[in-house]
Amino acid sequence: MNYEFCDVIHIEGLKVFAHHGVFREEKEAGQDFYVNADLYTDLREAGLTDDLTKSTHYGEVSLLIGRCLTEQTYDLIETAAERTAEEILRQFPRVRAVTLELHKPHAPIPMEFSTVCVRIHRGWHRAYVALGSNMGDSRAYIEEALRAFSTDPRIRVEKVSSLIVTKPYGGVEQDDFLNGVVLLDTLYSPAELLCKLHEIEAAAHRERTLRWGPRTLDLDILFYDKLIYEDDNLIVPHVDLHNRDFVLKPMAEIAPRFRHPILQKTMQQLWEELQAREENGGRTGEEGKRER
Ligand code: A4P
Ligand code: MG
Repeated sequence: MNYEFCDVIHIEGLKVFAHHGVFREEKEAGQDFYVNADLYTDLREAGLTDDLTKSTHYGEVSLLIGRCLTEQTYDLIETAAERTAEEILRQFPRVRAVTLELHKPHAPIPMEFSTVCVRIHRGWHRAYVALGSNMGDSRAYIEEALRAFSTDPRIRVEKVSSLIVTKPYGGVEQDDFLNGVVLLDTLYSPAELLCKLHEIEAAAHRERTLRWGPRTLDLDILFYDKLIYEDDNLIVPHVDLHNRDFVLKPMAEIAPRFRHPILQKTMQQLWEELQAREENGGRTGEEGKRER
Protein backbone atom coordinates (compact mmCIF):
# COMPACT_ATOMS: atom_id res chain seq x y z
CA MET A 1 0.00 0.00 0.00
CA ASN A 2 1.16 3.50 -0.78
CA TYR A 3 2.34 5.48 2.23
CA GLU A 4 -0.23 8.22 1.64
CA PHE A 5 -3.12 5.76 1.98
CA CYS A 6 -2.36 4.62 5.51
CA ASP A 7 -4.95 6.97 7.02
CA VAL A 8 -8.29 5.44 7.88
CA ILE A 9 -11.85 6.55 8.45
CA HIS A 10 -13.38 3.89 10.66
CA ILE A 11 -17.11 3.19 10.96
CA GLU A 12 -18.13 0.70 13.61
CA GLY A 13 -21.34 -1.12 14.46
CA LEU A 14 -23.50 0.46 11.75
CA LYS A 15 -26.88 -1.25 12.16
CA VAL A 16 -28.88 -2.13 9.05
CA PHE A 17 -32.10 -4.14 9.04
CA ALA A 18 -32.05 -6.34 5.93
CA HIS A 19 -33.19 -9.65 4.49
CA HIS A 20 -30.08 -11.62 3.47
CA GLY A 21 -29.88 -15.35 4.00
CA VAL A 22 -30.21 -18.70 2.34
CA PHE A 23 -33.44 -19.61 4.20
CA ARG A 24 -36.87 -18.38 3.17
CA GLU A 25 -37.69 -17.33 6.77
CA GLU A 26 -34.63 -15.04 6.78
CA LYS A 27 -35.69 -13.41 3.52
CA GLU A 28 -39.25 -12.87 4.84
CA ALA A 29 -38.62 -11.76 8.41
CA GLY A 30 -35.32 -9.92 8.01
CA GLN A 31 -32.84 -9.27 10.82
CA ASP A 32 -30.25 -6.78 12.05
CA PHE A 33 -26.85 -6.74 10.37
CA TYR A 34 -23.90 -4.71 11.64
CA VAL A 35 -21.14 -3.21 9.52
CA ASN A 36 -17.61 -2.16 10.40
CA ALA A 37 -15.67 -0.38 7.69
CA ASP A 38 -12.12 0.93 7.35
CA LEU A 39 -11.83 3.43 4.51
CA TYR A 40 -8.16 3.81 3.46
CA THR A 41 -7.53 7.32 2.22
CA ASP A 42 -5.25 10.31 2.58
CA LEU A 43 -6.51 12.60 5.36
CA ARG A 44 -3.54 14.97 5.47
CA GLU A 45 -5.00 17.77 3.35
CA ALA A 46 -8.38 17.66 5.12
CA GLY A 47 -6.56 17.69 8.46
CA LEU A 48 -4.59 20.80 7.49
CA THR A 49 -7.43 22.73 5.85
CA ASP A 50 -10.49 21.72 7.91
CA ASP A 51 -12.30 21.29 4.59
CA LEU A 52 -14.77 18.42 4.17
CA THR A 53 -14.42 18.46 0.39
CA LYS A 54 -10.84 17.22 0.90
CA SER A 55 -12.08 14.17 2.76
CA THR A 56 -14.80 11.52 2.51
CA HIS A 57 -18.11 12.15 4.23
CA TYR A 58 -18.61 9.21 6.60
CA GLY A 59 -22.34 10.00 6.85
CA GLU A 60 -22.74 9.59 3.10
CA VAL A 61 -20.70 6.37 3.13
CA SER A 62 -22.94 5.04 5.91
CA LEU A 63 -26.08 5.88 3.93
CA LEU A 64 -24.61 4.14 0.88
CA ILE A 65 -23.88 1.03 2.96
CA GLY A 66 -27.49 1.10 4.16
CA ARG A 67 -28.79 1.37 0.59
CA CYS A 68 -26.52 -1.41 -0.70
CA LEU A 69 -27.73 -3.77 2.00
CA THR A 70 -31.43 -2.99 1.65
CA GLU A 71 -32.01 -2.39 -2.06
CA GLN A 72 -31.21 -5.99 -2.90
CA THR A 73 -31.42 -9.28 -1.08
CA TYR A 74 -28.65 -11.86 -1.26
CA ASP A 75 -28.31 -15.43 -0.07
CA LEU A 76 -24.77 -14.80 1.11
CA ILE A 77 -23.26 -12.13 3.29
CA GLU A 78 -20.16 -12.64 1.11
CA THR A 79 -22.08 -11.21 -1.86
CA ALA A 80 -23.65 -8.42 0.18
CA ALA A 81 -20.18 -7.41 1.43
CA GLU A 82 -18.59 -7.66 -2.05
CA ARG A 83 -21.23 -5.42 -3.66
CA THR A 84 -21.09 -2.92 -0.82
CA ALA A 85 -17.28 -2.65 -0.87
CA GLU A 86 -17.30 -2.15 -4.63
CA GLU A 87 -19.94 0.60 -4.46
CA ILE A 88 -17.94 2.46 -1.80
CA LEU A 89 -14.80 2.30 -3.97
CA ARG A 90 -16.65 3.41 -7.08
CA GLN A 91 -18.62 6.25 -5.52
CA PHE A 92 -15.98 7.76 -3.22
CA PRO A 93 -12.91 8.49 -5.35
CA ARG A 94 -10.71 9.40 -2.39
CA VAL A 95 -11.10 5.93 -0.90
CA ARG A 96 -8.31 3.73 -2.33
CA ALA A 97 -9.15 0.60 -0.37
CA VAL A 98 -11.73 -0.63 2.09
CA THR A 99 -11.86 -3.34 4.71
CA LEU A 100 -15.48 -4.24 5.24
CA GLU A 101 -16.86 -6.49 7.95
CA LEU A 102 -20.48 -7.61 7.71
CA HIS A 103 -21.84 -9.18 10.91
CA LYS A 104 -24.92 -11.34 11.19
CA PRO A 105 -25.34 -11.91 14.95
CA HIS A 106 -28.77 -13.55 14.56
CA ALA A 107 -27.67 -16.01 11.89
CA PRO A 108 -29.42 -19.39 12.06
CA ILE A 109 -26.76 -21.29 14.00
CA PRO A 110 -28.30 -23.75 16.53
CA MET A 111 -25.74 -22.96 19.23
CA GLU A 112 -24.89 -20.01 21.40
CA PHE A 113 -22.60 -17.55 19.63
CA SER A 114 -21.97 -13.83 19.75
CA THR A 115 -21.58 -13.01 16.06
CA VAL A 116 -20.63 -14.36 12.66
CA CYS A 117 -19.14 -12.14 9.99
CA VAL A 118 -17.21 -11.93 6.73
CA ARG A 119 -14.31 -9.52 6.45
CA ILE A 120 -13.04 -8.53 3.01
CA HIS A 121 -10.36 -6.14 1.82
CA ARG A 122 -10.81 -4.57 -1.62
CA GLY A 123 -9.14 -1.68 -3.39
CA TRP A 124 -8.04 0.06 -6.55
CA HIS A 125 -4.92 -1.24 -8.26
CA ARG A 126 -2.72 0.46 -10.83
CA ALA A 127 -2.02 -1.57 -13.96
CA TYR A 128 0.03 -0.62 -17.01
CA VAL A 129 -1.28 -2.33 -20.14
CA ALA A 130 0.52 -2.47 -23.51
CA LEU A 131 -1.54 -1.75 -26.62
CA GLY A 132 -0.51 -3.13 -30.01
CA SER A 133 -1.99 -3.71 -33.45
CA ASN A 134 -0.68 -4.34 -36.96
CA MET A 135 -3.74 -5.51 -38.89
CA GLY A 136 -6.71 -3.61 -40.31
CA ASP A 137 -7.48 -0.17 -38.91
CA SER A 138 -5.00 -0.33 -36.02
CA ARG A 139 -5.86 3.08 -34.60
CA ALA A 140 -9.58 2.22 -34.54
CA TYR A 141 -8.90 -1.11 -32.77
CA ILE A 142 -6.81 0.60 -30.11
CA GLU A 143 -9.35 3.40 -29.66
CA GLU A 144 -12.08 0.79 -29.31
CA ALA A 145 -10.03 -0.96 -26.60
CA LEU A 146 -9.63 2.36 -24.75
CA ARG A 147 -13.38 2.91 -25.01
CA ALA A 148 -14.01 -0.58 -23.61
CA PHE A 149 -11.75 0.26 -20.65
CA SER A 150 -13.38 3.58 -19.95
CA THR A 151 -16.92 2.19 -20.03
CA ASP A 152 -16.11 -0.63 -17.62
CA PRO A 153 -17.26 0.31 -14.10
CA ARG A 154 -14.30 -1.55 -12.60
CA ILE A 155 -11.74 0.43 -14.61
CA ARG A 156 -10.67 4.07 -14.71
CA VAL A 157 -8.36 5.17 -17.51
CA GLU A 158 -5.75 7.37 -15.84
CA LYS A 159 -3.18 8.05 -18.59
CA VAL A 160 -2.71 7.11 -22.24
CA SER A 161 0.63 7.45 -24.02
CA SER A 162 1.07 8.67 -27.58
CA LEU A 163 0.56 5.92 -30.15
CA ILE A 164 3.75 5.22 -32.10
CA VAL A 165 4.50 3.32 -35.31
CA THR A 166 7.13 0.62 -34.64
CA LYS A 167 9.07 -2.00 -36.61
CA PRO A 168 8.01 -5.59 -35.94
CA TYR A 169 9.95 -7.26 -33.17
CA GLY A 170 10.48 -11.00 -32.76
CA GLY A 171 11.68 -12.20 -36.13
CA VAL A 172 8.31 -12.61 -37.92
CA GLU A 173 8.04 -10.77 -41.29
CA GLN A 174 4.97 -8.58 -40.91
CA ASP A 175 3.61 -5.04 -41.18
CA ASP A 176 4.64 -2.24 -38.83
CA PHE A 177 2.78 -1.98 -35.51
CA LEU A 178 0.94 0.81 -33.81
CA ASN A 179 1.85 0.70 -30.10
CA GLY A 180 1.20 2.54 -26.87
CA VAL A 181 0.57 1.96 -23.18
CA VAL A 182 -2.27 2.87 -20.86
CA LEU A 183 -2.35 3.31 -17.09
CA LEU A 184 -5.52 1.91 -15.55
CA ASP A 185 -6.90 2.08 -12.05
CA THR A 186 -8.80 -1.14 -11.64
CA LEU A 187 -10.80 -3.17 -9.18
CA TYR A 188 -10.02 -6.37 -11.10
CA SER A 189 -7.57 -8.93 -9.78
CA PRO A 190 -4.68 -9.73 -12.17
CA ALA A 191 -6.44 -12.89 -13.45
CA GLU A 192 -9.72 -11.00 -13.93
CA LEU A 193 -7.92 -8.20 -15.77
CA LEU A 194 -6.28 -10.73 -18.12
CA CYS A 195 -9.76 -12.21 -18.84
CA LYS A 196 -11.05 -8.72 -19.56
CA LEU A 197 -8.15 -8.09 -21.97
CA HIS A 198 -8.89 -11.36 -23.76
CA GLU A 199 -12.57 -10.36 -24.07
CA ILE A 200 -11.60 -7.03 -25.63
CA GLU A 201 -9.13 -8.76 -27.99
CA ALA A 202 -11.84 -11.24 -29.01
CA ALA A 203 -14.23 -8.37 -29.77
CA ALA A 204 -11.54 -7.02 -32.13
CA HIS A 205 -11.64 -10.38 -33.95
CA ARG A 206 -8.18 -11.26 -32.65
CA GLU A 207 -7.19 -14.75 -33.77
CA ARG A 208 -4.38 -16.62 -32.06
CA THR A 209 -2.56 -18.30 -34.94
CA LEU A 210 1.14 -17.49 -35.09
CA ARG A 211 2.99 -16.58 -31.88
CA TRP A 212 4.43 -13.07 -32.21
CA GLY A 213 2.57 -12.87 -35.56
CA PRO A 214 0.21 -10.21 -36.94
CA ARG A 215 -2.78 -9.25 -34.84
CA THR A 216 -5.72 -6.83 -34.87
CA LEU A 217 -5.23 -6.13 -31.18
CA ASP A 218 -2.77 -7.26 -28.53
CA LEU A 219 -3.20 -6.26 -24.91
CA ASP A 220 -0.55 -7.32 -22.40
CA ILE A 221 -0.34 -6.60 -18.69
CA LEU A 222 3.03 -4.95 -18.12
CA PHE A 223 2.75 -4.18 -14.41
CA TYR A 224 0.10 -4.63 -11.73
CA ASP A 225 1.02 -2.45 -8.76
CA LYS A 226 4.48 -3.73 -7.77
CA LEU A 227 3.29 -7.32 -7.97
CA ILE A 228 5.72 -10.10 -8.91
CA TYR A 229 3.63 -13.09 -9.90
CA GLU A 230 3.72 -16.14 -12.12
CA ASP A 231 1.30 -18.93 -12.96
CA ASP A 232 0.48 -20.93 -16.10
CA ASN A 233 -1.53 -18.07 -17.66
CA LEU A 234 0.06 -14.92 -16.39
CA ILE A 235 3.50 -13.52 -15.67
CA VAL A 236 3.80 -10.05 -14.11
CA PRO A 237 5.79 -7.94 -14.76
CA HIS A 238 5.67 -8.92 -18.44
CA VAL A 239 8.81 -11.06 -18.96
CA ASP A 240 10.21 -9.29 -21.97
CA LEU A 241 9.19 -5.66 -21.61
CA HIS A 242 12.71 -4.42 -20.88
CA ASN A 243 13.81 -5.55 -24.37
CA ARG A 244 11.02 -3.79 -26.24
CA ASP A 245 11.34 -0.25 -27.52
CA PHE A 246 7.62 -0.20 -28.36
CA VAL A 247 6.87 -0.67 -24.64
CA LEU A 248 9.66 1.33 -23.03
CA LYS A 249 9.29 4.46 -25.15
CA PRO A 250 5.60 4.99 -24.24
CA MET A 251 6.27 3.91 -20.62
CA ALA A 252 9.07 6.48 -20.39
CA GLU A 253 6.59 9.06 -21.68
CA ILE A 254 3.82 8.47 -19.12
CA ALA A 255 5.74 6.96 -16.17
CA PRO A 256 9.46 7.81 -16.42
CA ARG A 257 10.05 7.30 -12.70
CA PHE A 258 8.07 4.08 -12.35
CA ARG A 259 10.54 1.43 -11.14
CA HIS A 260 10.52 -2.16 -12.39
CA PRO A 261 9.98 -4.24 -9.24
CA ILE A 262 12.49 -6.95 -10.26
CA LEU A 263 15.10 -5.04 -12.26
CA GLN A 264 14.90 -2.08 -9.86
CA LYS A 265 15.40 0.41 -12.69
CA THR A 266 13.08 3.19 -13.78
CA MET A 267 11.33 3.18 -17.15
CA GLN A 268 13.53 6.10 -18.22
CA GLN A 269 16.68 4.14 -17.32
CA LEU A 270 15.51 0.99 -19.10
CA TRP A 271 14.58 2.98 -22.19
CA GLU A 272 17.97 4.74 -22.25
CA GLU A 273 19.81 1.46 -21.75
CA LEU A 274 17.88 -0.20 -24.59
CA GLN A 275 18.63 2.69 -26.94
CA ALA A 276 22.32 2.42 -26.06
CA ARG A 277 22.25 -1.35 -26.76
CA GLU A 278 20.55 -0.73 -30.11
CA GLU A 279 23.13 1.89 -31.05
CA ASN A 280 25.85 -0.64 -30.27
CA GLY A 281 24.39 -2.97 -32.86
CA GLY A 282 22.26 -5.27 -30.71
CA ARG A 283 18.82 -5.75 -32.27
CA THR A 284 15.95 -6.43 -29.96
CA GLY A 285 13.75 -9.42 -30.58
CA GLU A 286 16.11 -12.31 -30.91
CA GLU A 287 17.87 -11.95 -27.58
CA GLY A 288 14.56 -11.08 -26.01
CA LYS A 289 12.83 -14.34 -26.93
CA ARG A 290 12.21 -16.47 -23.91
CA GLU A 291 10.15 -19.50 -23.15
CA ARG A 292 6.90 -18.85 -21.33
N1 A4P B 1 0.44 -14.17 -20.64
C1 A4P B 1 1.37 -14.38 -19.68
N2 A4P B 1 1.70 -13.22 -19.10
C2 A4P B 1 0.95 -12.25 -19.68
C3 A4P B 1 0.84 -10.85 -19.49
N3 A4P B 1 1.59 -10.20 -18.57
N4 A4P B 1 -0.06 -10.16 -20.26
C4 A4P B 1 -0.11 -15.26 -21.44
C5 A4P B 1 -0.82 -10.80 -21.18
N5 A4P B 1 -0.75 -12.15 -21.42
C6 A4P B 1 0.12 -12.86 -20.68
O1 A4P B 1 -0.35 -14.35 -25.36
C7 A4P B 1 -0.08 -15.69 -25.01
C8 A4P B 1 -0.44 -15.93 -23.55
O2 A4P B 1 0.44 -15.22 -22.73
C9 A4P B 1 -1.82 -15.43 -23.12
O3 A4P B 1 -2.86 -16.34 -23.36
C10 A4P B 1 -1.63 -15.21 -21.63
O4 A4P B 1 -2.20 -16.24 -20.86
P1 A4P B 1 -1.14 -14.04 -26.67
O5 A4P B 1 -1.47 -12.59 -26.64
O6 A4P B 1 -2.23 -15.00 -26.81
O7 A4P B 1 -0.08 -14.44 -27.80
P2 A4P B 1 1.01 -13.56 -28.44
O8 A4P B 1 0.70 -12.11 -28.20
O9 A4P B 1 1.20 -13.99 -29.87
O10 A4P B 1 2.29 -14.00 -27.68
P3 A4P B 1 3.08 -13.12 -26.73
O11 A4P B 1 4.28 -13.90 -26.25
O12 A4P B 1 2.17 -12.50 -25.72
O13 A4P B 1 3.59 -12.04 -27.72
P4 A4P B 1 3.76 -10.58 -27.31
O14 A4P B 1 4.75 -10.60 -26.23
O15 A4P B 1 2.45 -9.97 -27.08
O16 A4P B 1 4.43 -10.02 -28.62
N6 A4P B 1 6.49 -5.85 -32.50
C11 A4P B 1 6.12 -4.58 -32.35
N7 A4P B 1 6.84 -3.58 -32.89
N8 A4P B 1 5.02 -4.26 -31.60
C12 A4P B 1 4.25 -5.23 -30.98
O17 A4P B 1 3.26 -4.90 -30.32
N9 A4P B 1 3.98 -7.58 -30.51
C13 A4P B 1 4.36 -8.85 -30.60
C14 A4P B 1 3.67 -9.86 -29.80
C15 A4P B 1 5.49 -9.24 -31.45
N10 A4P B 1 6.18 -8.11 -32.07
C16 A4P B 1 5.79 -6.86 -31.91
C17 A4P B 1 4.64 -6.58 -31.12
MG1 MG C 1 0.05 -10.82 -26.04
